[in-house]
Amino acid sequence: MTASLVPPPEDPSHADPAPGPDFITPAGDLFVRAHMGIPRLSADTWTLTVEGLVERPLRLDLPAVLAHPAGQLTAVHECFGSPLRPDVPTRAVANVEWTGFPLAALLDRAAPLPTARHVVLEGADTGSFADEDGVSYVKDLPLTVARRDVFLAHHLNGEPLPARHGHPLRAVVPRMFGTNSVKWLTRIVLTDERPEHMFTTRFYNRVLPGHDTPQPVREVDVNSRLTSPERDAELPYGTITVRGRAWSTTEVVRVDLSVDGGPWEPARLNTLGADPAWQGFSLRHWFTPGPHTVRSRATDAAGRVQPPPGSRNSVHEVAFTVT
Ligand SMILES: Nc1nc2c(c(=O)[nH]1)N[C@H]1C(S)=C(S)[C@@H](COP(=O)(O)O)O[C@H]1N2
Ligand SMILES: [Mo]
Repeated sequence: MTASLVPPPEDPSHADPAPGPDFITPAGDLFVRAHMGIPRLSADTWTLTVEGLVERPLRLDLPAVLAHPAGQLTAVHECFGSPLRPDVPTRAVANVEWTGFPLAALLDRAAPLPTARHVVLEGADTGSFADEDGVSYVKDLPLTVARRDVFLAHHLNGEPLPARHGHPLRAVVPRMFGTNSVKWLTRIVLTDERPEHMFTTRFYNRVLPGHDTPQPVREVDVNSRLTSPERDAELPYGTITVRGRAWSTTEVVRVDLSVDGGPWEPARLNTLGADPAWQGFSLRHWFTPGPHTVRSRATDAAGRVQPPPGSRNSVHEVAFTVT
């Protein structure tokens, strides 16, 4: 198989192509993860409490929550995958515009006591998971991290949160895996120790490079996904623009593509804006008739590089045919 490279029209290191129409994922295309099913909460009776190690416990109804000055946050939203199979790549990823306000606003009102070290977020969904009944959805973060990062969202892409995405209020933790973004949020508890729970200390833990013991699944990995051509597509012979998205906890500074196992070639890459969104990349390439594969490999500003096949964030590969 021979394929020759057509040089991109601009120097890839300076390219900043427009985000494009699919920069924001439409709500209808968004993945849905609900470990115990989707609860239907009534906006009239729903309340959120902030309790535990605080000076002033709070109970807010929906009008009180919506009265908080709201802002927008566009963020990558990535599912870690099954907590029972932590090494399998899923690349279930989206880019969503959330509307809401920082959790810090509520923490300031509740005034955590000096002994408070952790913030526990609890959803209203309960049911069976992994052969246990009466399970609820609970996640925790260090207080300093929660105060800095957690966003409370009541709108998704400008519309009130649909039931399946956490109506009426959910947490969003940018730069962390979706598992931390607790939906159907009803209880926020400040504690001095991490909570022992199915979804905190049992599942969603993994051994990271540089650690001997499992760590909670929090920060996303450097990753990329090819979006075009699609897998198994049949395309007419000629120059094809290969496109995709890359993301990490920090800016992705390069994406390299390899065609048919050939040398890595730098793609044009969008710079990261103010929001923790994904970044688009593209490369125009001349393809001869026949079967082809393209691989993408992202590198971030911290020097992390997508590993070879075998890890959950390994280089992404798409196979397609040119006719
Ligand atoms: N209450 C609750 N929150 C939850 C979950 C859940 O099962 N229950 N699933 C988590 C997981 S694993 C992910 S990936 C995201 C998915 O959010 P989405 O369904 O809105 O895309 O929600 C997280 N928040
Ligand atoms: Mo997930």
